Amino acid sequence: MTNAEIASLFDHVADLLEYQGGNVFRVRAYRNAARLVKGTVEPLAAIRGASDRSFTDLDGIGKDLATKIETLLDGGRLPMLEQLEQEVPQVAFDLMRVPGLGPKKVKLLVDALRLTSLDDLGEACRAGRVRELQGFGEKTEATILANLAFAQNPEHNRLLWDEADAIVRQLVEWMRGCPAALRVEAAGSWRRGRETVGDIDILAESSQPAAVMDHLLAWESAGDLLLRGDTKTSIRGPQGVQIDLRVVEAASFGSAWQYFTGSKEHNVRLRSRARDRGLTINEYGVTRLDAPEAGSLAGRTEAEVYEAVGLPWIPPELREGRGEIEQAAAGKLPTLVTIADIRGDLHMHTTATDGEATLAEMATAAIERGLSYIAITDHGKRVTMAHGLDEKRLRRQWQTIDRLNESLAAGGKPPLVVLKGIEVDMLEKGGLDLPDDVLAEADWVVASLHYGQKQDRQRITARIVEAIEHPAVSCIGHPTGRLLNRRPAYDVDMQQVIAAAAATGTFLEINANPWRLDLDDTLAAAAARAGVKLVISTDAHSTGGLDVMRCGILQARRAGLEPNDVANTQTLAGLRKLLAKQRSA
Ligand code: DGT
Ligand code: CA
Ligand code: CA
Ligand code: ZN
Repeated sequence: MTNAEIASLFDHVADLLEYQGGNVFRVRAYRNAARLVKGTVEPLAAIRGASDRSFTDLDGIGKDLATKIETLLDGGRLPMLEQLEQEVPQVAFDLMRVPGLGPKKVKLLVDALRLTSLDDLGEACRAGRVRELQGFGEKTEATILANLAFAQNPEHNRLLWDEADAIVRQLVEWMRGCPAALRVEAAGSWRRGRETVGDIDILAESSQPAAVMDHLLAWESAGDLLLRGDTKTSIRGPQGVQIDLRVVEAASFGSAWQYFTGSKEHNVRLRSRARDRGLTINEYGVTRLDAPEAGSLAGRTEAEVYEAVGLPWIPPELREGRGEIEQAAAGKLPTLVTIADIRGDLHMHTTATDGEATLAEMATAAIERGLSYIAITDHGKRVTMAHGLDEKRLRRQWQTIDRLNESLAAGGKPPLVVLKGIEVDMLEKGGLDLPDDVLAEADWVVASLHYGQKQDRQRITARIVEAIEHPAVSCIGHPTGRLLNRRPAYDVDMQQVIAAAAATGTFLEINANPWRLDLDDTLAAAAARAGVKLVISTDAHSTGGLDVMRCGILQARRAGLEPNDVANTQTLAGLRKLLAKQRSA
């Protein structure tokens, strides 16, 4: 179990205790523990492994919590959590998933309105019964109704790609341990790198399907059996996600992998192309329409299947039926950016604001990941919640960065250059939260919009365009503000934003955080078509946060981006040239 997982379990306990009206100090103890564990850079498992250390050395962790952490690290469950989960009604769990509804409000609503489902809450809102409750008003009622619609939309109840990926890795490793399986691969939306995943599809090559399917059922995380056929099985996996397993023979592996990777739209178009050529493609292979008895012409590999219809192999990230088959036919598939092309990371936080690692720790972690430059972009002063930097503290941080760069360069060519950056906030009334003379001294300025997200389209667009046109601003951070499954993008005219960025050479970010992925694939593609350069950034708040780069890369690949479309594939000298062009625009 990772620190983040343990932290989220403790938060969950706190929610349930709070819902029950439990002892305030007990609730607070779990919240504090969650925050502490989240903020601990070192894996708790490592602390446990050291004979001379103990969890109780950590501030705020007593004997009881220490034992619970040990149980969790051993893969055990917490009896008290299981009991809480039985005591709290299902409707409360559902309601707590609605944005803006915490345990206390949920308790009030459930008790006062005798709710048994999310639908009940919607009805109560529409009947005007929520506004009559103490502490709720007409406006709150309307907000709840809107957030409820968001939470109930099936599109917002899918796993994040990164969450699905964690399950896929464990599952594939387990299945590869099956002696009867000669090959195991994952397919579906996970393989296409979609930002969210509905269910997990995996494929095994074997001539003993029953043995392979039994192996799946023996997986420690296997839940209910949903379906079992001769060559396919579906089960529930971790977090309630459905897992579909297919077992095929070697001769069909490529065609099955192609079929189950999808997307449906891509497959439909590919098959229509096959039909035009007198062929038919299905999961078992490619056959001639006029001579099916002649058997399969192709199917061992995906490349064979595409070749049978006169196409080169198409990367899974592009298989969305958005014109990739025509591109492939014309020999114009893009050479997609890969993580190996990335030389720098230009958005990250440190302990100076809301990050968990120090400047030096972030630099070391960047070197370990093979980066040649990073920008430190802590929050500007508007973000009071994160203890945002004013001019004085920012300048002091920059002095520290100067010294760090000097010491990195002491042995000759430095392994890493640290850029003096800042994440400024676009203020509600327009303008930025730090003065121009300070920003002019920065190497790198990300401008983001964290406040006033409910403003109308015209005002939000104007704030962002103003930031784009500011001579010191290098890049717009998470340009639409959406959080997957949690909240929609703010109302912004992205066409105008893209046009302004194209005119000034200002970069737009693909924020790689799995909750954000902002810009998304289609907007990033539109930006690149307009000549805007994208920057793929992790927005890391810890050293481990640097590893989400791969999520941003997938999004960029889905957008069809090539290395040249992405500014942080440039050498530092190349990046500086682009920045100079921005300033003269
Ligand atoms: P998801 O699970 O909603 O995130 O998305 P996918 O793409 O993984 O969809 P899923 O799991 O329903 O099916 C996996 C693949 O199987 C899908 O991408 C393409 C193929 N497939 C499934 N149903 C159909 C269908 O009705 N027609 C065609 N042509 N292909 C299908
Ligand atoms: Ca799927
Ligand atoms: Ca499926
Ligand atoms: Zn940030």
